[in-house]
Amino acid sequence: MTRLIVVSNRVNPPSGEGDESVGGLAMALAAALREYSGLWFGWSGRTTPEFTGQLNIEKVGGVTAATVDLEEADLDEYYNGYANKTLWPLFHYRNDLALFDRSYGEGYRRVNARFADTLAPLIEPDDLIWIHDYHLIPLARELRKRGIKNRIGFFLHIPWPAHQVFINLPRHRELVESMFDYDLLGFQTADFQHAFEEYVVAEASGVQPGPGRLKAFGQTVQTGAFPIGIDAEDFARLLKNAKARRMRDLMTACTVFRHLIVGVDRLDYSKGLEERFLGFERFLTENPDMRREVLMLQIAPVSRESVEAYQQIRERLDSLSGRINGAFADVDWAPVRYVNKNYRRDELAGIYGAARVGLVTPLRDGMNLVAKEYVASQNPDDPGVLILSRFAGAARQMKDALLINPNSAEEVADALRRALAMDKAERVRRWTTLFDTVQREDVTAWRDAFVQALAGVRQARPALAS
Ligand code: GDG
Repeated sequence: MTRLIVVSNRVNPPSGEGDESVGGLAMALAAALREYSGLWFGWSGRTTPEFTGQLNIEKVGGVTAATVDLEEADLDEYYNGYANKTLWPLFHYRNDLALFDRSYGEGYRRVNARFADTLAPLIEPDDLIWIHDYHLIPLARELRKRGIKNRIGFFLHIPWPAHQVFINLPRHRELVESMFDYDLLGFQTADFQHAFEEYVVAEASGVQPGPGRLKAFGQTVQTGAFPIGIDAEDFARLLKNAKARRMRDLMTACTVFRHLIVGVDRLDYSKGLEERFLGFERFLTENPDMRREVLMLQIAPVSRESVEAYQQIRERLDSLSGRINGAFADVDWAPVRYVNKNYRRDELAGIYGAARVGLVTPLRDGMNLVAKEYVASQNPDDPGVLILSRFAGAARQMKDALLINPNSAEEVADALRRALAMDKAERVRRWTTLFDTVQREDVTAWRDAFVQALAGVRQARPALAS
């Protein structure tokens, strides 16, 4: 039987049923691995003074996890450096924050080569290999150099930027050339897929022999859009558990006579948190009659704290939330509740369920799962309203949300007003179509579509000479 090997930077399988600490994606990958009796390979999350390639193999919740420790310099250059200071900002259109440093590029190549050295001996001839995200773009090339001929697919969780943005990356052509060692390249949306194809046609004389086929650098790859979803079934289960119900009741109790507006995001500059706060401030300014009727809860667990741009955005948000509360709060009410804590998934489900508005306003986002989680958590008889940035990949599928430009405080304020005034019939109508999409195009559908497309790639390619 074909085995599936999943490779991602971090490996975090859930420890079993009822483990609500890991995200939906980890749950879905773990389920796929159990089905295909596969292997999950990546970084252990630990450092070692000197890289040895020693594998830690564990069976966690029915999934075999094979991890490797990395050196401190690997983390600085590959993870914090090239992945999070170069590719992440650039792919999210923040060229102003992107740092280009030769040592980052070298660290990135070195870690991908180290992953390939460690993984290659574990691969059997019929295995399907599925590599995830921007940390590991050149991994197929490194595996091919080591004689691996298996079908290898890549899925990019973040946006693929427009041609003129992407070419800000030094050695952009080399990175794209390495992607032609994959058999299948998956993007979140057709827009990102087309942006990639456009680059290849313009910069590498690529040709498109048929739909979803792209030829350049002497190789042909298949490309496709595979919008990721949430584990809708698991979310329905979560909503019924005691922790979720308790949290929902608690939030309802703290917002008596008020509407809760909720945002949940990693504290990241791509998520448009400052713009969201400014939009909310404008709403309060323009609607004095509605001021005491709302409470905005923003959950934003800190992430990538060692990267300076993340420290800066944290400071700006601290000050902005303080400013808004200072200007509008009263003895018994403050408009913004801004929390940097991490919550369990079931608690989050309860919070979403109590919120009349889900405010999801990233400036750029590959997909955005929070938008889908919010919809999945609503009471069908009295659902809330989703306000969604048109720059999230999710906007392509979720057209019945109130779609807005997150850079415009006016649009955010107007959408809040509209959402809060929306009658129940319209809320139910919009939510019904959104929920249908969230359920149908869920994480299992995503995973199966990708794995089937990969398994169906016409033939494995010859290995490269090293
Ligand atoms: C990348 C792409 C793409 C948030 N706070 C807590 C918590 N979360 C969970 C949410 C959600 C997940 O984190 C965030 O997913 P997003 O999709 O919104 O964003 P990224 O982390 O940037 O993910 C994105 C995604 O990959 C998948 O392809 O959609 O575009 O950027 O599930 O619920 N989870 C818990 N506690 C928290 O406090 N447990």
